[in-house]
Amino acid sequence: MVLACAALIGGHLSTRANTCMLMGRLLIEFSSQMTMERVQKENPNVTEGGRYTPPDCRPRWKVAIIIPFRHRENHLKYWLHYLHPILRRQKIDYGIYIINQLGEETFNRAKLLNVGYTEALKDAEYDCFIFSDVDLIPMDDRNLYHCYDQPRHFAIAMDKFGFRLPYAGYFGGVSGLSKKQFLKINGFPNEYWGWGGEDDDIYNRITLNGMKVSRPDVRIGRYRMIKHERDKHNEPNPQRFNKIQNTKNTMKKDGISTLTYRLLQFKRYALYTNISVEIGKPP
Ligand code: UDH
Repeated sequence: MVLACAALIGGHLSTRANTCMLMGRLLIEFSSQMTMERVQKENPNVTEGGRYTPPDCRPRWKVAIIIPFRHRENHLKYWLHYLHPILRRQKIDYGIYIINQLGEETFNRAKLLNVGYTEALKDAEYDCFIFSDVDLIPMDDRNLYHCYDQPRHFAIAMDKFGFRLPYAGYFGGVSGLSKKQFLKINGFPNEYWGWGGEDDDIYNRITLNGMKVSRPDVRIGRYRMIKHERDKHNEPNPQRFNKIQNTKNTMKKDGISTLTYRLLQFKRYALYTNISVEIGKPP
């Protein structure tokens, strides 16, 4: 008989990492030099495209991990170095998708996440989607990267915010929705160009559709962010304050149902699948 994976990791999480292979609190640092070759050697069980299925149990979820991306190669090496082993210990059945915005037009994080959802589903029958910034590393492997009864916010205690939620409705950094939850909110907005607001819009979509955000214990949902300067072409979006007042009117007209983009590359590397796309520019 093949056991459900939750049974092997203890089902309910105690604050002690006494079950299975989980380690609990992790030491995360970004000072040592990281190379893709090293990460590849560390992860021989990951199959082409950054896929992994636990050999000894039956996972409840099939998880696509979607990362919005442009010009952050160095961060990606650390992310892969830390996350592949964590996800394996968590016994997640997963694939990693890097959604790379081609060109130098204004960055659009939420639209890239919609692209990731769409392209991952063409690749395999995922039923759970985790959306992660490339510079955020969990500091505790009991923060399980799968889906929950309600949309999940994982990155609730980042070092840059003093290990606290910056405000009650914060939904940024790392979040996860089942396919059903994602479709219920018509996916994410496509019309937030530049930095900020899109995560608040997603939070509004969730609550306006009668769902609640679920979160891990504050001791477990801790994250380190790789320090960086603001990227070019991702300036704060001045329209964000107005737009988040309007989610109720815009969410049906703007979302996964209206997504358009041009796929330019779909390529499987050893540790991830790269999807390069043109997503247009602000009106
Ligand atoms: N991203 C890219 N490339 C870009 C912009 C964003 O890959 O050019 C992705 C990446 O996954 C990143 C995420 O989008 O983690 C979120 O963007 P961000 O890291 O710029 O957002 P954050 O709020 O930082 O973390 C804002 C800039 C802070 C500058 C502080 C200077 N002291």
